[in-house]
Amino acid sequence: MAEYIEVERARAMTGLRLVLTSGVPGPWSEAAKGVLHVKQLACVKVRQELGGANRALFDWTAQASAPVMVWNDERPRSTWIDQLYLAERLQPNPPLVPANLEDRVLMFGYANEICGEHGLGWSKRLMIIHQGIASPNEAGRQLASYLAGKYGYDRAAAEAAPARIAGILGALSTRLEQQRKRGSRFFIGDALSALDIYWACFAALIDPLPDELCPMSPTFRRVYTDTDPTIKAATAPILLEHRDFIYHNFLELPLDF
Ligand SMILES: N[C@@H](CCC(=O)N[C@@H](CS)C(=O)NCC(=O)O)C(=O)O
Repeated sequence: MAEYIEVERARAMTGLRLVLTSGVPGPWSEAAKGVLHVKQLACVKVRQELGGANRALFDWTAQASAPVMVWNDERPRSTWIDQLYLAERLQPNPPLVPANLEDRVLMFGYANEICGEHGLGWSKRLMIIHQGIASPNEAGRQLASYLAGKYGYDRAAAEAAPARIAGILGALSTRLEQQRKRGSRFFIGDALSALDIYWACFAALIDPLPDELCPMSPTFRRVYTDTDPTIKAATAPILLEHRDFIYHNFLELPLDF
């Protein structure tokens, strides 16, 4: 089990601190860990509590979600794109942002479809909230209504989410097919980029890695695993092959959260 320190202690420290949701493989959190892992940047892990008030975190970073990356006394970075640029600055090698402008535009466009507002992670969360609100389990309902207030739930957006996710999966698999024809194993150009890491980590929201590699609670495994037929149909095998390739060659296994 990963070791976490509390926010109050982390705030008094210098160096690189990474606030993470403890106990679940949150896709944004896992992606931030993946970026640091590839760059061999050491950090102290700091606990955020899923669904908690996280007051000390709010006081420090002006928001209460995870992940947050904090370097010395610089402003806390609480979005994936700021976190990526901080990591690039602290350790430029290997670069995870392509040098070529066209490649960069492509990478950030696709990455936003995965990590940004109304992207894959966001849309799947709306679906989880939608199911959770109707849950027979009181704790499940409470967490869902907390997340609903925090992350812009509305019924119409939740109902549109499967088609939105399927569109994103379709674009990602088309991209991988094109790259395979060119002889590349990666989404962009011929090298690993942050996009490969984002996809590998957010794929957990469709089909989590098996328990021996990703030891999740049965409840979270059920909530993460896709059962929607539109999304299922769009989850081409090449997408999961790519997730496995990236995890086995570049990321930490088993996951430790
Ligand atoms: N702000 C991040 C996204 C972070 C995020 O949405 N985190 C959620 C993951 S579900 C979270 O911390 N949820 C737990 C909570 O709110 O208690 C970004 O834009 O990159």
